Amino acid sequence: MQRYWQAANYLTIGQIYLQDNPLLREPLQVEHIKPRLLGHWETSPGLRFIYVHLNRLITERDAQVIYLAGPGHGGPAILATVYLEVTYSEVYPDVSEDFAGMRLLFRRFSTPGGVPSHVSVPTPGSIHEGGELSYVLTHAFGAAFDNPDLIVAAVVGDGEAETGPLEGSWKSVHFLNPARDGAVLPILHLNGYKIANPTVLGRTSDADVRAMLEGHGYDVHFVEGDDPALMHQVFAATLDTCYERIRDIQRDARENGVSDRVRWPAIVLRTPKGWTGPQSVHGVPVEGTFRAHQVPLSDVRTDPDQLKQLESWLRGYEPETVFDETGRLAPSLAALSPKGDRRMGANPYANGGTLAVDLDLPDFREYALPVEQPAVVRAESTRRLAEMLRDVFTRNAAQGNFRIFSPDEANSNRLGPVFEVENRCFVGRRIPGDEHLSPDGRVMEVLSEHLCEGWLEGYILTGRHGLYVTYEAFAMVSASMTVQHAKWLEEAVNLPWRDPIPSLNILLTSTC
Ligand SMILES: Cc1ncc(C[n+]2csc(CCOP(=O)(O)OP(=O)(O)O)c2C)c(N)n1
Repeated sequence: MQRYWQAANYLTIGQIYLQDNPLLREPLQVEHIKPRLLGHWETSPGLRFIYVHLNRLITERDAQVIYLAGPGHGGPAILATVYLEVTYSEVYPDVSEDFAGMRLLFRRFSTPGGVPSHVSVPTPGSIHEGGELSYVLTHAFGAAFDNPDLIVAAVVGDGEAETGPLEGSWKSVHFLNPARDGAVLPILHLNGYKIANPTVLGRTSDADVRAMLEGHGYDVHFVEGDDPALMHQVFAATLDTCYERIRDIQRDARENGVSDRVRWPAIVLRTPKGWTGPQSVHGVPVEGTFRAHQVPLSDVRTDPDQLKQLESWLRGYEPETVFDETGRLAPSLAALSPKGDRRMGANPYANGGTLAVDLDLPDFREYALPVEQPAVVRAESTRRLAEMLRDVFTRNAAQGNFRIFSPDEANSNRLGPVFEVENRCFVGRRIPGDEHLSPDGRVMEVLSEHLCEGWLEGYILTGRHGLYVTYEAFAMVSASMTVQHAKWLEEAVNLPWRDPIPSLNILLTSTC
C-alpha cells in the first residue's frame, strides 16, 4: 500500500509539473516542465492515503463505498487514483495505461481543453464538485439516504470545517436511519492550514475536537502522525474498527429496530500539509506549513536548484519500481485495486443516472381545481399540490425513492395533506405530542436551507427523486448551491458516460 501510495503521489506531481518525460527516463530539463504551474499539492497526499486505504477495505470486505473529497481542489490526487485503478482509461481510452497515456494525463491536467484542476464532473466516481467548499457532508448524507448498503466516505478539510454549512452538516446524523439508510464515514482531515492561515480545528486540542464531535453524536477516532509506516498501520486498524461499528449499528437496527440515539464513527486524521513533499525551499519551511498549499516549487522553470529539487522529489517515489517499463502500474500493485464496479471511480452510485428508477406519478390533471367562473373560487395552490405529493408518496412507497426536503416549512407551505400518509424524519428522542415524527419519515425538515438543498442534491446525484420546498426569500441562502449544481448539469450533458440524473425540483413560495 505504501508503494501504491507512492505511485499515486508521483502521478499527482507529474500532473502539476510535467508536460513531457513522464517517467523520468531522462534527466529532468526545463522543457519537460509545463509553462504554467497549477494545482494543489498540499491536501493531495492525505486524499490519496485515504483512497488507498479505502481500496483495501473494499477489497477485503467487498464493501460498497463511494468517496467524496471536500478539499476537492486536490483534483490531481483523485485523478491519480482513478487512473491507477484503470477506471480513467476505461472512460477515456486515449489516456491509456502506458507511457503515452500517462503523458496525456499530465498534459491534460488544468489545461485549456483539458480537465479542471478540481475534482469535477469529468472525474469518474465523483458526485461532488470540489470548488465551493462547504457541502461535502450534506452531499454525503443525501447519497446515503435510502441506500442501505452504501458507505459514503466524506473527507472534510479543516478549512472547510470553518464554513457555516459544514458546521451545520454534522447534525445530519440525526436524520440518518440505520435500518433504512446507508452510512456516512466523515474523515476530518486536520492538515492544520488553509491557503495562508492556520485552521481553527488544526490548532484545537484533541480533547476539544473530540468533545465537539461527540456533542454532535459521533464516536471519534484519532489517527495522527507523519511516519508513513506507522500511519498505515494505525489508519488501517481504525478503518476496520469504524467499518465494523457501522455494520454493527446497522445490523442491530435492522434486527431490533431503530433506537433513540446511535453514535456513528468519525475519523480525525492529523497529517502534515504537503506530506512527503519538499521540507523546505531555499531554507524556508514548506511541508507542514501553509506554504505547501498549491505548487511548492513554483520557480522550477527559472531556478535550477528548484528543478533539481523537483527531480529528486519525484525520483523519491521510485517511479522505476512502481511502474513497469511500458508505464503501467506494476502488477503486484495493480492487484491491490478493487475490481469492476467496486472501484470507487466506477461505482454506479456515483453515476446515479444508471440506477435511477422513474417515479410512478399520477396524472396531475386529476388534481386540477374546477374554476367555473373567474374570481369566485378561493383556494391554495400548494394544498392541491400536496394532495398530488401525498399520492406520489403512496405510489412509490415500495421503491422508496422520493423525499421532500424543507426548512421546517411543510406546514406553512400548506403541504399538510402529505402527512396523511408520510411522516417527518427524526432519528432521536421523540416525546408524546410530537406530530408525524418518525425515524422512517420521508419528509426531511431541518432548519437549514443548505442541508435541504445539499441532501436533495446528494439524493438525486445517486439516482433518486425529491423536492425542496422553501420561501423565495430564504432560498437565497442556498442559491449558490443551486448555481453550482446547474454548472454540474451543464457539464454533465457533454459526457456520454454520465447518465442523466433526476431533476432538481425547487418549490419557491411566498413570492408576489
Ligand atoms: C466557499 C469557499 N471559500 C473559499 C474558497 C477558497 N479556498 C480554496 S482552498 C481553501 C483552503 C481550504 O482549506 P482546507 O479545507 O483545510 O483544505 P486543505 O488544507 O486540505 O487544502 C480556500 C479558502 C473555496 N474554495 N470555497
